[in-house]
Amino acid sequence: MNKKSFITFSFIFILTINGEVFCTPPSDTSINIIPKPFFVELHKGSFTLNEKTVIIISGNDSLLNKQAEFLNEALRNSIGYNLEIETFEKNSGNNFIQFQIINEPETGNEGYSLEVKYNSILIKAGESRGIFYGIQSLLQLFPPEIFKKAFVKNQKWDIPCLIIQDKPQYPYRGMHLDVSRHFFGKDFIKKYLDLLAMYKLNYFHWHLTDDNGWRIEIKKYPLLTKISSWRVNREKWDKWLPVQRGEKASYGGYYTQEDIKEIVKYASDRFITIIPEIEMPAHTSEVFAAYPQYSCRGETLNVCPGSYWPNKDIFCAGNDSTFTFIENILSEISSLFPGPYIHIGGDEADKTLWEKCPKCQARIRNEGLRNTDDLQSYFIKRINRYLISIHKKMIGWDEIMKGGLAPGATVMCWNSIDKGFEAAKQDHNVIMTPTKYCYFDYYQSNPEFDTLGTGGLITLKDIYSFNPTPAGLTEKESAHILGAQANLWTEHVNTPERAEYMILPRMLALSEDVWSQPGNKKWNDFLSRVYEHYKIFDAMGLNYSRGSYAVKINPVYNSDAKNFTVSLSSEQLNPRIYFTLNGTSPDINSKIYSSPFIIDKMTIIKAAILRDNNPVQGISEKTIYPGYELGRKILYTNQPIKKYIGDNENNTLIDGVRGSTYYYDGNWQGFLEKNFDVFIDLGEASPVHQISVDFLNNLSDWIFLPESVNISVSPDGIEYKDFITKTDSSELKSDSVFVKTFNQNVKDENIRFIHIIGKNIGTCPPRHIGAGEPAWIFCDEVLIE
Ligand code: TNX
Repeated sequence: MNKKSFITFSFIFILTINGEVFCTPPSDTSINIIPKPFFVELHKGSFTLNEKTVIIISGNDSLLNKQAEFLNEALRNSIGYNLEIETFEKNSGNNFIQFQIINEPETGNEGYSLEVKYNSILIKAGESRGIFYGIQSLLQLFPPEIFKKAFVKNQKWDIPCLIIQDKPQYPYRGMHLDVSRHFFGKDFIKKYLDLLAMYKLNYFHWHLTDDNGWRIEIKKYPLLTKISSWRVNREKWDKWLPVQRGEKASYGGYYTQEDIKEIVKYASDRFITIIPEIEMPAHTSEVFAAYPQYSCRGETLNVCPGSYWPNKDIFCAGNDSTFTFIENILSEISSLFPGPYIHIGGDEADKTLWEKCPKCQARIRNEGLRNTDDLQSYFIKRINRYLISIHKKMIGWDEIMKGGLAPGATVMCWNSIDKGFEAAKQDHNVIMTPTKYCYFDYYQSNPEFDTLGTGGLITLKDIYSFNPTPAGLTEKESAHILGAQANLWTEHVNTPERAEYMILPRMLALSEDVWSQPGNKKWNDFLSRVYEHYKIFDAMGLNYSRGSYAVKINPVYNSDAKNFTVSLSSEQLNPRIYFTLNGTSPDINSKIYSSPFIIDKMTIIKAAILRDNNPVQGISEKTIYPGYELGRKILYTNQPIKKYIGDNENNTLIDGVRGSTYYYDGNWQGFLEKNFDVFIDLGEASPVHQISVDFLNNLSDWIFLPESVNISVSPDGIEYKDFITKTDSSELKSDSVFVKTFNQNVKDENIRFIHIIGKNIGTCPPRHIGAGEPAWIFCDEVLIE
């Protein structure tokens, strides 16, 4: 590091130590690096890569030589030539890229500096992983075509002169991939690792086992791959049908130990540590397809073709041989994965069988435990002792906190950020991966226009707003927050293309959450850089989502004027939103939204952002009904569940806005196990011709139509006239997602009170994945005409 940049580097780091980064914002508008570097200063002029450019490594350093080879490998296909590698002593060229290891404590073990001048590029770091990150930044400075796998003709490879000084915010920056629900081959895993490296992520959490398939060869237990890796092939993720007689287990796959070694090396060449996850004590039914003796019931099971709802079968905690079995597996795992951590799952353990199992009950008595929560803690602590004895550190999902944490265990928080807060307070290390921000199996856009996701919605902007360190921790406790990761569960992700789509571009937002300084994160600036990365994805032939182009239609009811003010929004920068009010699809001849407008009669609003006259992310649609007896009083016999009271709370059912097929859209109210049961008071007796009520059907999210709908009307609240509609039994079983309108002609001149009951089926029916568990009923919009 020359003196000038050394001074700048130290200066900036001192500023951050004192709090906010308040260096003047660099003029870096043409620098599109993601994650945003710590400091960027753009200079005049540019460097041009050409056939004479040489890579210079300082001294005969084999680690740096490896980095030089890596850069060559990354450039070779698109530029069409190989750069000579020379040592510092020999250097003769005057157009060069130089790597240099320096002794500079401020850069940390992952930081680097990158200086581009008109005839030279210098990357300096304390360790070769810093050089590697410098190379990742360097690649992103070239035109996006540099990422093409084939020769790019007539392309000038210019990059701007600049200085970058960079280092990460968190030491743990991870991505997870579930290869149990669907299997992903070796080549895709390498591609996934390449993407992690490109965005400076350094941990790959590999979810190798679950109810739907065991994916790693264990020499001592060959049946795990012979039997437990294979399940019945269902085209769709079929959640509620068990295996039928005669169905063959034809879907699956696993990694041999040779594959694992190859991938571990591939990852380590990219400075990525792999964390293997072996689930226990639950999410293990696939094991019992091969080794039933280690479960409480001892029954031979089929590997589940679907469902993520925890299977009740669980490792028997009363049996010592269960622990020997697991320890033998972990012993092989530990010799395959050189990283410090092994993840033991620990999530969603249904302990019903432990309650009944004589051996588990005996263990509870003999060990002086109070209950099955204590038994889970005993189980995890016993495995923890084993892991410590083989010099590995344990990670578990936040359920491992139940009954007391095992010493030294790192907690991976998925249920909530609060769990991480609690664990950090207890002096345990924490990796944040809350469902609210980090579940990349969730939708990234309005589900009506998105490919199938798991229930919730996490947009690009949502993930960008994530701060892994919760407020209220002391400095010492905050140091326990190692970082964050996003998870890709694959119940609904059955191909590599879909996996790419689910993580891109959301992973880019995650990378800034964990790498960049909070003060350097600006949404508009990020989005403008993401646009450039779409070009990189195109060059690489990657599949990605444009979910953040979805349009939101936001109606607000004005009760005095009995009309709506409607605004249209999107996560895009200055979006050009086309819309119609007559039910037709918007095109380039439609109106362009500029400011909120008034709607005073029943209207179907349709809106979209267009490219080449086609909607980029579907056409959003909302039907609103001003003046349909809105704003009346509703009395609930059973309250909706708090999470699903809708945006307009007690007015949601009569706010004049109909729910879509998406239960999270702010229009629906959800009731669990109990009936939908409300009274509406119109204030005075009035003529009513028709009443309609909408209910949602979405079996895979445990939302069922009412068995019957009873609409009763009364002039005085004493005498009621009943209208009962029974739901068609075929509709009750339908697994498609739809809204059913129950329409009732009333034709009465004198009605004040309306009583509506939608009868909840109570519990999920047999053969449904949640059989016996409480069922949901979702209602929105009661239209009274
Ligand atoms: C919960 S997160 C699970 C997974 C599912 C996921 C679906 C966790 C520890 N368990 O088994 O795949 O939800 O979003």
